[in-house]
Amino acid sequence: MNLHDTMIFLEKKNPGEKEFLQAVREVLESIKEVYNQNPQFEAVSLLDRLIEPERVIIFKVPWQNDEGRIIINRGFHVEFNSALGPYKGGLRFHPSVNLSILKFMAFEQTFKNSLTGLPMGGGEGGADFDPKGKSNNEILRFCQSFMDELYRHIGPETDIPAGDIGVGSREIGYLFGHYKRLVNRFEGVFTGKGTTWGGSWIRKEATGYGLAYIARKFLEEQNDSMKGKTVLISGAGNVALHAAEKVYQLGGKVVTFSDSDGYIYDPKGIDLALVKDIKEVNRGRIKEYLEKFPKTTFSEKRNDVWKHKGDIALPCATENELDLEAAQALYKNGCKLIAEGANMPTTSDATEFLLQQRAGFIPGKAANAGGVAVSGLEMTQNSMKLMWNREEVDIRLHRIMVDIHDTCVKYGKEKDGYVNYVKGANIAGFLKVAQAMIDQGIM
Ligand code: NDP
Ligand code: 2IT
Repeated sequence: MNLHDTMIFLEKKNPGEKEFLQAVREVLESIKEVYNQNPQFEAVSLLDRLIEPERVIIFKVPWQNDEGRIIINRGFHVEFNSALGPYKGGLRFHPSVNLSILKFMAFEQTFKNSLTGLPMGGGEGGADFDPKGKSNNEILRFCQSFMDELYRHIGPETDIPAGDIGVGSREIGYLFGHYKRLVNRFEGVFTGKGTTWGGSWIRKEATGYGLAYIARKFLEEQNDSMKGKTVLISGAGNVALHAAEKVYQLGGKVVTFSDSDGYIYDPKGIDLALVKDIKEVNRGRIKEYLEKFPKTTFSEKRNDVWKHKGDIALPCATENELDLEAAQALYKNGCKLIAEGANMPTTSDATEFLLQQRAGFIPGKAANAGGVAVSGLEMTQNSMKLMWNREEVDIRLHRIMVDIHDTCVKYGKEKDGYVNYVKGANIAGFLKVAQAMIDQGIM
């Protein structure tokens, strides 16, 4: 592999897709040694095959708002790689959604899903729709129109979406309900479903819990624990809130949360029940926390969240939210571990800096794999037409996160003993996908 030439080729073919190019470059950097040492990969043009999505669908989503005006959004669905199983990944509804973002997500998902050890390929979809400020009826009409096209492309053995930014249990319910009307079948086409209609226990909590489990395992390797640790968290959505819940259960303390308006900071620890009430129950803004605790610090500079002192940093909002300056501040303040709850929240130069400093850093495709892992368990339960209890799912989730940790160590441990989790996750994820692609002929 000639990384430079490959990236030039890729940029020409996918002009302006900066997030996609960023994600591909990071994976290729990690695997280039293994790739070049094994000529059987190049002999079958594996690299060219790996970086091209199997299918991309772009579609119009017309819907009517409460005033009766017709609004047009753009829907996307990226089916990246099906070597290990049916396409599996989230759906994102956010005004920033574009093809580059969904291709980066679907590409990453391919390796993440490989790491879980479950039979899932990589996919991702969504729309440039902004759920913020929309009424329930508007969300419903949008979801139904989105599904009017998407249902043709998905199915329990083909492509199984789940939630991501802007898509939670309400949206999954509306999407699933409309799918069922269109195809006249009650089947496991989504994960993250309600637990009374085919969903798995712990799916809602899984990404955040899994993140805390892998962080705890990292600490245990150093004869340390979560007890008494100060944790910086960004975001205040599904991943952030459940990561915080598990951090508190394990004896840590969360001192920050953020949303796109800014962040809150309280060195004594943030009242999680109140944040959940504001964000989960009332779909409000993080600064409303000050109405009850007026002495809490609020700042509109949401990326300054990383300038505070913390033992652990869990970026759980969105891509490229933790830049070089933030990474330098965390490192200077003695942060022991940065584990990515979001997908690609750390910029390339910040990642490079952290790896150079030999800092504790676990990339998203390992650290946030708990969500899709429990999605995989939901698919298993749907296939068997039975339901495991909470404890059973939690035990399996925990085991998967520990296995992912150990896999990263196996493939990422360097000569001086430093574990490069980025390299470990990328190599381990890649090897399985690559072998499956070779086994299946030309794909
Ligand atoms: P939610 O929609 O529940 O929460 C997202 C949070 O991040 C909100 O606080 C939101 O603030 C903030 N945020 C999102 N986008 C932006 C943006 N462009 N600029 C500023 N703030 C932003 O999403 P999730 O918690 O599900 O997802 C968070 C991250 O975790 C994403 O990167 C997602 O891909 C990743 N992830 C999610 C999984 C899951 O199971 N849900 C699994 C694995 C990874 P605001 O409300 O102001 O928009
Ligand atoms: O990024 C992710 O792993 C997700 N949004 C969850 C995907 C899933 O299928 O559960």
